[in-house]
Amino acid sequence: MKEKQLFGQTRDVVTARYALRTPAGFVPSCLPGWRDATVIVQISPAMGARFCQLEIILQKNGQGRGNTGGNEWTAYLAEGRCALSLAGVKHKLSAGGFAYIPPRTEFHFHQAASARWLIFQKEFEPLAGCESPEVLVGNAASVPGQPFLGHKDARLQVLLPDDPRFDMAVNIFTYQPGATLPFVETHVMEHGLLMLAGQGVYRLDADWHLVRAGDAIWMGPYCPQWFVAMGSEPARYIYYKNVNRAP
Ligand code: UGY
Ligand code: MN
Repeated sequence: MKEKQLFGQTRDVVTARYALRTPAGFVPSCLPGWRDATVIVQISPAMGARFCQLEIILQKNGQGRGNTGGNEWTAYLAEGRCALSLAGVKHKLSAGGFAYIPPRTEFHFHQAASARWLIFQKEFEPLAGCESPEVLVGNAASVPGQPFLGHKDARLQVLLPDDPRFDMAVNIFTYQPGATLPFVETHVMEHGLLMLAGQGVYRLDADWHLVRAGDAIWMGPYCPQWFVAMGSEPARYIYYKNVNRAP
């Protein structure tokens, strides 16, 4: 999705504390294990983040194969259909489908039909006395949205179990036009975010940015953040957060 703009202009901003990346500025990478795939490394440690956020568009017959090693992944299928074999067990996913893939798991993304994946990857931090999480597959359509801090126009879907085994959270936020994050948040946790629908204004640190579907945002620790949805349709984003571990 290329947006029309004047030569030499961009909405992209990369600072030491946050980044806004727009589709107009995306440049594909070649990743080992993936073929017939367009891979955009939207967020990575090269930027200062402690996780990666990848957007991967698999063409027909495109595939990705490997082992997660010391990392855990959450993969969300934003569009299309795709098969995902995890530790030899095949799952068929449609849009809204997601999978938590633990460390040291063999994965194979295959049989894609216009599959647009968003993948969050993080080094798993085990917790003494706690078992490691197992593979989990679901669809956002069957995860109920709850009013966020009592605000019915800002609803949150929590995709992964909220328990101490998990050190990664992945949530979907849906805002009616005019709805906002209730206050300017400042917290130790990081975020990686992809705008899935609609548009609005994101406050990042002391700056204000117009954002819309397709944009990716990194918020580093303690980056003040706030959002207001604008326009005639709801705005929706999916985001990553590190959780449940000592700082
Ligand atoms: O979970 C969160 O910290 C969330 N409320 N932050 C955000 O949407 N920027
Ligand atoms: Mn937050």
